Amino acid sequence: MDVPPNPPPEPSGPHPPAGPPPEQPPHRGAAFGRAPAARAAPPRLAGLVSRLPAGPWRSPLRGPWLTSVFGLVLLVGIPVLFVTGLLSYAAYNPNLSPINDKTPGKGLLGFYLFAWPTRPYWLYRVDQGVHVTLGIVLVPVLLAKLWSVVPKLFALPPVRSPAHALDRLSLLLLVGGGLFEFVTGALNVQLDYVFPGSFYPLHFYGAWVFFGAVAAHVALRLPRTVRALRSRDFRAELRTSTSRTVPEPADDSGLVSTHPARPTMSRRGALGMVGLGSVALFVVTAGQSIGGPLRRTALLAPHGRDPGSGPNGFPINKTAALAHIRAQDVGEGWRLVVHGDGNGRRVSLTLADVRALAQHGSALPIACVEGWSTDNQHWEGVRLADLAALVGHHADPPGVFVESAQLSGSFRAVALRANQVRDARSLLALRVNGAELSHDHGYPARVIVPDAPGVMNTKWVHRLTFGATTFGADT
Ligand SMILES: Nc1nc2c(c(=O)[nH]1)N[C@H]1C(S)=C(S)[C@@H](COP(=O)(O)O)O[C@H]1N2
Ligand SMILES: [Mo]
Repeated sequence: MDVPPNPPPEPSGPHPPAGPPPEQPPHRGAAFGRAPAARAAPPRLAGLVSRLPAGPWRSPLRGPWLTSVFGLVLLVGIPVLFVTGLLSYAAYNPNLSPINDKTPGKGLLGFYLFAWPTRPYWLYRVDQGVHVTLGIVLVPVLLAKLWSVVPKLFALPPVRSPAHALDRLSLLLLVGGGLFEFVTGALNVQLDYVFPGSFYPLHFYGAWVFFGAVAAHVALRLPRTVRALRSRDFRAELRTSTSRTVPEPADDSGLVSTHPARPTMSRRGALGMVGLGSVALFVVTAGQSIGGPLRRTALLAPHGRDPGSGPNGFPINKTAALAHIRAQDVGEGWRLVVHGDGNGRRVSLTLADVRALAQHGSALPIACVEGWSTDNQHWEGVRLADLAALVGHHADPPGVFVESAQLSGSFRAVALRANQVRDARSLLALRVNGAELSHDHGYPARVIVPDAPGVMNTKWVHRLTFGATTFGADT
């Protein structure tokens, strides 16, 4: 073999650009100037190598460019999921009591928590709608990204060096964390809190692990991703048909097949398929958060796609029957018991008594943690601040512990912060949209608070304890 006058450019992989045609496997021995005996072998060796199993990952579409396109979408989407999720957690929680705070030992990771405001009243609705809708819409992209890197996940040998071991570990956290977050989130939405009490810590800690792995992954791969994105023209790719689709140039990324099969789909087709999947999921999901007539399009919505009509015609999370509300709990014998806690004051009111208190209105949505929400409903009832005054908390009322006539279940009680009690729009509602509350919407009385997760709008309320210290520190 001739020695070139200048050293050749560094080969970028098993198929250097000026090297042998791809059908011929690289002739390694020659490059190192082996003995003549070794040189005699190549033709047979070549035959042998080409008959080696081609491996399971033969799609000609796999390569750094395609992986980077999916990666870029996730790079934009995942931080939005992370931030909306953390905000949602701040809204639900925390620092209230063991009742709402499902992650008592959150410690360091809770550094950012703050008293969620009551305005703008739609903030939680938008935040959680974006979180759930985006999470669902990104599922096809996540799966496509995993598909595109699957040869690397099963690469052998599994560990080549300590640095490689670290890289593999971060990939494990990345892939495992990603699947975990998407699966727990989707299950919680679809199966109605399948992890009673444990979903929040699981999803919360999982989010930190996943996001940490994403950050490390981005830091390690960003330069390569930028290079890969620049290596092909996106628009030209969208004009390339299946028959003109060729593999990306071989490189050391481990993504490009060394024995690519014939293309059965163009990159345009692959991107289109994933994009259509996301659009389809958006179409059957978003209506549950946008509301109005679009609610009927929310085929994936677990609740109230068709909640009926009339004043109480909006979605119901848990019906009175599911909550085991008995007629006698909310009938003639129903009493609203209001405690002043530390001050020993206590009043017991009949429904007529509650109706006789000053009635106020407020237009507020119900926005569930599951992502669905309602348009503004017009609620009427007694201000929580007025009820606090009944038991001696006149100026600056404290937080309140709310209990339902429901005997068991995660949402039978809730702790509300002082800022929620003080907001003039926070009511113990008796009526909605001009009619009495229906049995399923919490008759005879329910809480409605601006900018709060639906779980805080306790139905079938029968006891309020203002300034309760037994459930934790008030803020
Ligand atoms: N007592 C009680 N109140 C409850 C619940 C419950 O299960 N029990 N579910 C909560 C949840 S999760 C939501 S989203 C809202 C839904 O209110 P709606 O069914 O009137 O739409 O009620 C909340 N109030
Ligand atoms: Mo909810």
